[in-house]
Amino acid sequence: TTMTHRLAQRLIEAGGEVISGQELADEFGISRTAVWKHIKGLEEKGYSIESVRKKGYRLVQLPDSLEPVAIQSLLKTETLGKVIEYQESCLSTQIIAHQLAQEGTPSGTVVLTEEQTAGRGRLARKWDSAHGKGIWMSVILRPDIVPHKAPQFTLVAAVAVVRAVEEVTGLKPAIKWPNDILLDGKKCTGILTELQSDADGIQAMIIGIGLNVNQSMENFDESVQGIATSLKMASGREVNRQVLVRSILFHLEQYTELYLKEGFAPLKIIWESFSVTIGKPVLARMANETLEGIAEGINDDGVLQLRTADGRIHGIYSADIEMLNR
Ligand code: BTX
Repeated sequence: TTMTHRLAQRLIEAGGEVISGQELADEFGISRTAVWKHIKGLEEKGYSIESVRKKGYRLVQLPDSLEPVAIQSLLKTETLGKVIEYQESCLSTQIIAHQLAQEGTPSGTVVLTEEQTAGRGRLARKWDSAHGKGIWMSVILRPDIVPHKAPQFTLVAAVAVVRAVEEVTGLKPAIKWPNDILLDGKKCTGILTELQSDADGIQAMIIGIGLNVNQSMENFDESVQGIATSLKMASGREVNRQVLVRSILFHLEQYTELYLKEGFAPLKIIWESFSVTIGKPVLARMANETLEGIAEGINDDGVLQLRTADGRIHGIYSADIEMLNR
């Protein structure tokens, strides 16, 4: 199958040009019959390949899947996505990522799947992950930062996703602190950052990104139909998930580098420019109390600053935020 992969990669990189069977045979050191067999194999996987008589093969369309070869061929990153673990279906990409991280997988490893049967959100909530309709992805990073800075990466990832969605679809998503990305006031993305750390600090950070791409209303679980949306529902068009994954990985790498070089300050400015929370009255529901106030901004650690009616500023580390429409 690695030969099939290399062949697929070659056809993708040819950008729709015809390549002769002989050329492929010479390049890979196999017979023309073997080339033909691999082409058949790709067709079975959903690749649409045109055989041009006496000339060769031309890739017409990639399968609508997040297979590594489809992602990696045109990926413009240094480290993110150089290793991709792909499964057609899984419980949760977070579970796979935790295991890979423990086994020592390099920073930048990405886990992708078509479907999660036990996708998770924060606080043991569920994340609805319909087959082939979204991007269900976990990115493993091993940054040299102190553990209490890790929540900032949720914000860094949110900025990367917003940039990618804008670039690929032209839509203008907004961020609701800390981890929701909204379109038309409904949630299209959730981000979950988890850590593996020990006395020496962070061993691995696992950033889970769930992005609703091509769902229609009926593809969502009934329980979230009132609060969820997808890029397709917001734009009226199908969106290519492969292009989107590459764009997210590219921007995530760029912003991570910026963060490691200059700290959170420049990212805070970008984050605030995408935020719908800042300056607005909100209700912050925490584990043991609920506060109402104005979301003044985030501080340099990414902690939400909430001003209550008595004028006091509260630093909110973790909460569910409800926007109060007044
Ligand atoms: P969260 O706790 O902020 O949001 C979870 C809540 O969002 C749910 O309780 C539900 O109300 C709502 N919800 C569930 N599914 C969807 C959906 N598809 N679209 C919109 N709203 C929904 C957010 O947690 C973090 C989610 C991370 C998901 C990724 S997917 C890849 C990785 N693997 C994994 O298991 N989780 C992460």
